[in-house]
Amino acid sequence: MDHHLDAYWMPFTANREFKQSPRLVAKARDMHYWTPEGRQILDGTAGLWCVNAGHARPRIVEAIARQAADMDFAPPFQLGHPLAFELADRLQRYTPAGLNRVFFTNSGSESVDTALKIALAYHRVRGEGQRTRLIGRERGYHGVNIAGTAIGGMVGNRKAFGSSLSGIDHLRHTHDLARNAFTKGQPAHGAELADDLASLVALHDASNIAAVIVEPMAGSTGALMPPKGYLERLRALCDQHGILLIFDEVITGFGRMGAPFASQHYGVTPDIMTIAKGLTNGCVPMGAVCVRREIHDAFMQGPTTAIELPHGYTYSGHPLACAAALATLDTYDEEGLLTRGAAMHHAMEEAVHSLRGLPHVIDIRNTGLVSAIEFEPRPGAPGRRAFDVYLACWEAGVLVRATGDTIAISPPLIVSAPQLDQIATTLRAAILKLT
Ligand code: PXG
Repeated sequence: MDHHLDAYWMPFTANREFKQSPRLVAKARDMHYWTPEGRQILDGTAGLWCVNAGHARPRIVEAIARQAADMDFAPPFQLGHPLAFELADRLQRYTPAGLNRVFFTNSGSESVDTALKIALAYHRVRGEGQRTRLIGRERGYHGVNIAGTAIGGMVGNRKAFGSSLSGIDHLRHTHDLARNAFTKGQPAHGAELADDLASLVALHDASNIAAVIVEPMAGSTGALMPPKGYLERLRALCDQHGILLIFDEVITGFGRMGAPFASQHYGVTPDIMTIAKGLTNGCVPMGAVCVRREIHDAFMQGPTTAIELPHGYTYSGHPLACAAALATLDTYDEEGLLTRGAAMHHAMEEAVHSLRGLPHVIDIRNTGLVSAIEFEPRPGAPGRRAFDVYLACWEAGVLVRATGDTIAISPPLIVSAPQLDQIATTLRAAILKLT
């Protein structure tokens, strides 16, 4: 083993296995990575669902370099800089109708914690401070901070960390292979699972519930599309009971589903939306929380000298991140990338559903430029089949993502139809090698 690798404790990685046989990338451009030895890898995952415009796009690179030279940092508390205001103003042109107040963070995890804190404080400033319960969903992923861990629903991410937070409930997840396997787009069955929220209202009383947070499409757990009618039902129940609906669009935001945001694709608008990843094309860490104006305005009362929301980060609205985000939005606009997923939907669908019938494949699902292939777990070794496919694809020059027994594909939105075919062909060969 190379001991130079010892000091770095890698995130979400089997450190010992990795360091025995490291996989490194050293260069990236458009649709590709290159290893330090110069082997080309097609990026089937947009990095980690974030490099939506493709790698090292010149306009973004130049904007970051220019900003680093002009002004590297500005304190965000009680002081501002023009780009943060410009970016917030620009973002509200893309966000779902009414979500036009923007709070900046540095990651998806921070966005989730920020959104939950805003929800709690919002009820309190309106005199409903007893609304403290927060509701997530099984198999949900909302980052790794304490609140995100508690409200998330992937057991492997939760079990090591104690009870984290109290006052949290979970809706059941919507994955139902018996009824929905091999669905193209939205599954037909499962809208009634949203009624879990009604059960929790019956249990706790709505007056105690602050917010429910879901990913419109559950990404990290393996790309679970919402059943038809499910999000609409959640919206209606939240309206009925004064509960805030938070959509975590960290993965689905910025064109992944074929519209700028999943809420536009599905026609359901939340009260609060968390974003990150594609906001800066993954170049500089940045997240944001977008809220309905009325939520923001509820805080703007009392003495004007009071700090209305005692919350924020040293790097909220960092100048380099703002410069990267503005250049990213320019790139998305110029190339029509935020709706390109809709045009590429069928090419993606055909590519992945061509794998139906291969050994061990128990489900294939897709929308826009995201898809997933699920394998029957190998007895006694859950997750290994997907990981074996991931490794075989890596050896064959294609990066995909393994999560549980699912392979997720989420390429940069500039992907071509032949590149989607290359991903499918590589996956086919890898799946045929499975034991
Ligand atoms: N919410 C959602 C919906 C996410 O997908 C986060 C919050 C947290 O974001 P940060 O920036 O704090 O990591 C995420 C992150 C995967 C994978 O392979 C997905 C994420 C992160 C790492 C891997 O599916 N999503």
